[in-house]
Amino acid sequence: MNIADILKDRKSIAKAITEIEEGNTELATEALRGIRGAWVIGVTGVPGSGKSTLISKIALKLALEGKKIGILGIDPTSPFSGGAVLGDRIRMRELNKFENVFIRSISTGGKLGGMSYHTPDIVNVLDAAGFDTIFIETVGTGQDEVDVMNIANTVLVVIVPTLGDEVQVIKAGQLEIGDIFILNKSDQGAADEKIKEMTLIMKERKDGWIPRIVKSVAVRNQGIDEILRLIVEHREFIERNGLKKNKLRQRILYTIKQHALNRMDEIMKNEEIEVYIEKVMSGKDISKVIDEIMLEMGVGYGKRGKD
Ligand SMILES: Nc1nc2c(ncn2[C@@H]2O[C@H](COP(=O)(O)OP(=O)(O)OP(=O)(O)O)[C@@H](O)[C@H]2O)c(=O)[nH]1
Ligand SMILES: [Mg+2]
Repeated sequence: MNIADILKDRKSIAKAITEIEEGNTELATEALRGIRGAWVIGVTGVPGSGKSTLISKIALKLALEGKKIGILGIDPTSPFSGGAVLGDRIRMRELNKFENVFIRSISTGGKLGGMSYHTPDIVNVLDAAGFDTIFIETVGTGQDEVDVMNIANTVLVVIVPTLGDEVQVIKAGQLEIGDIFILNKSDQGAADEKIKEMTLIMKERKDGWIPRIVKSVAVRNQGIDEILRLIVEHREFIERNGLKKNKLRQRILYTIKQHALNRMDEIMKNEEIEVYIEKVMSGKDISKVIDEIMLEMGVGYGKRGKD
């Protein structure tokens, strides 16, 4: 299978993704080389805040305009997601009838610290296949919501008015990563008060963007146009300031980094790893031992290549 084949239809895209998940690095590399610069939107927020509902409403509008839309759900295989993922599928079903929408949930396989190693590869496949906008939904717990920043051009943080004060509503980490804060379920609780509180704690992003706050009632389709408008505004800000290239480079670097981590993980599963444990325990610096592992990794490849 080559990159031209994966561009054809949803079925071959799905097949390509499965191949990549099974370790086809050649295809992952081709996808990386083929990226065109799709707009990637990371969506994070506490479980049940309405991320999937919001994405499906936004995506529906874009799909009706004829845009090619990818939706990736990171499934942490956590106790939260058992029923929720099924719920997502039902809600997303109406989107599935559009040939220009591709939906996939990515299992992290319970990997500690968030998203699958292959998440950036999968984004790259969709990008290479000419998708305009790609949504990545991550549950706002732990590392994956921070990691999503490395792939996304725009980060949406979904919050709800029913959770405690603003300190609990927006976690410190989210304040750093959010470009647009969406107060969803504003039909429940004192939404306007929450917006005021939140406005006070907004901090300018490092790139000069001032995060926006918007309220929505996703189930009633309220606030969706405003969210879309803000996404466009953020996109224009990024493009106007020449920051899009940086974002793309960041995604490329993150893709490569995930491959390196994946290789490391495979090596650390090796039984011979006992040798390295002994080395560290008997006084060798961890960093030196890692250098040795890397070196042997290279030698190992060489040997395999000659076989
Ligand atoms: N009242 C109200 N309910 C909403 C709103 N948006 C979503 N919901 C409901 O909240 C529940 C959770 O919505 P989801 O879209 O699955 O939330 P999520 O953030 O994707 O959930 P996880 O993927 O489990 O983290 C569903 O029953 C939705 O119908 C809203 O604006 N108001
Ligand atoms: Mg969801």
